[in-house]
Amino acid sequence: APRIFSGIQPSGNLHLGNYLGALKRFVDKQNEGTFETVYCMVDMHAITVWQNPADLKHSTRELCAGFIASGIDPEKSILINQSQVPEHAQLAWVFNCVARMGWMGRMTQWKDKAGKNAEAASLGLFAYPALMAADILVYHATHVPVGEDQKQHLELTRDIAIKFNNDFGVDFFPVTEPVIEGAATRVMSLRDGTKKMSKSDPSDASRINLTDDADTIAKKIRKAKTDPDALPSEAAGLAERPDARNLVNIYAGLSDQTVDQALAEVGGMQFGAFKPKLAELAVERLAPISTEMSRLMDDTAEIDRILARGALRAREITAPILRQTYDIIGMVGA
Ligand code: AQP
Repeated sequence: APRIFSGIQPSGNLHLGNYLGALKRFVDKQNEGTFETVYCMVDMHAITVWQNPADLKHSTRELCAGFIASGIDPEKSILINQSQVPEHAQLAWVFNCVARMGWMGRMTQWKDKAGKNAEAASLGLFAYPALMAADILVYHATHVPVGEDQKQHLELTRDIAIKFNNDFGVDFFPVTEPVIEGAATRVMSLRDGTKKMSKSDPSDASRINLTDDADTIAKKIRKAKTDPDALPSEAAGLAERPDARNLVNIYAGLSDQTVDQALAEVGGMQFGAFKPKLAELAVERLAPISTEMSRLMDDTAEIDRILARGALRAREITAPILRQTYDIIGMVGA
């Protein structure tokens, strides 16, 4: 079967953007049955910026709980923590030697995160996309469901696969397809519809966390930034209204509709009426996830067992692919 790989960083504050842009779609792909699915907590990506060690362990387990509470079945999908499958890092080194500095320097996420003080950023933050390419290609994954923000990194993954194949005259690594689909591939901040909803936004009111309780979710939606106009009846009417568009996208994403379908239902409504409706839907969809996450977190030993078993299953795939890679590039003993 064609294989899917995707991951999320355990850097705290798992949010509605991660849910609609990633988790929910991971579950759909798992249940579709067309693909073998591998999902990963990418702890080695998280440490490209300093993480408190105790918090990292907590966030990794909580993210695992989030995957399972959202509907990832560790029997159907391979569910892993990146550092427990060492072939990711081993292949990343090979890709560090394939990728070019110039490619990395052009990544917008690098430019955003390193900011003006690139000299002080970690080498890992710069090399991040090579590790991401290794995460994907060490499974020979062909499809990667992600949010819109990851598109550029996936193009780089394709460039690395193509260059490796050319450099060594092989047809070994697949050229991966990004899967960016649905109404909410780019969920924006509730405080600013032009900014991505993000884990690292200092304002907690900017995002809905998967750990928020029903009251908090409702309150954040009530306070979300909007404009004074009623909702239009077609998606085109949202073009110049980023905050309104964001809330409609969220509504469509949570109710499994296209934006036009959602607007056929809610077009013409004022925000005074639409916001409570959206809050009700969000609570209905997210509160069970939050409840299940905290139940799972009561038994972290079980989470650790799931991750250990996932790593064993993963290595049955990754160890042979790494060995073949080493053989192709001329390493003795492979
Ligand atoms: N706002 C979003 N809308 C839709 N999808 C999103 N994703 C992230 N934010 C949004 C998708 O979630 C997956 C995992 O993301 P990640 O945690 O690995 O990376 P990230 O992009 O660094 O997440 P954040 O929240 O944006 O973290 P910070 O604040 O640290 O930059 C990916 O598929 C991503 O597309």
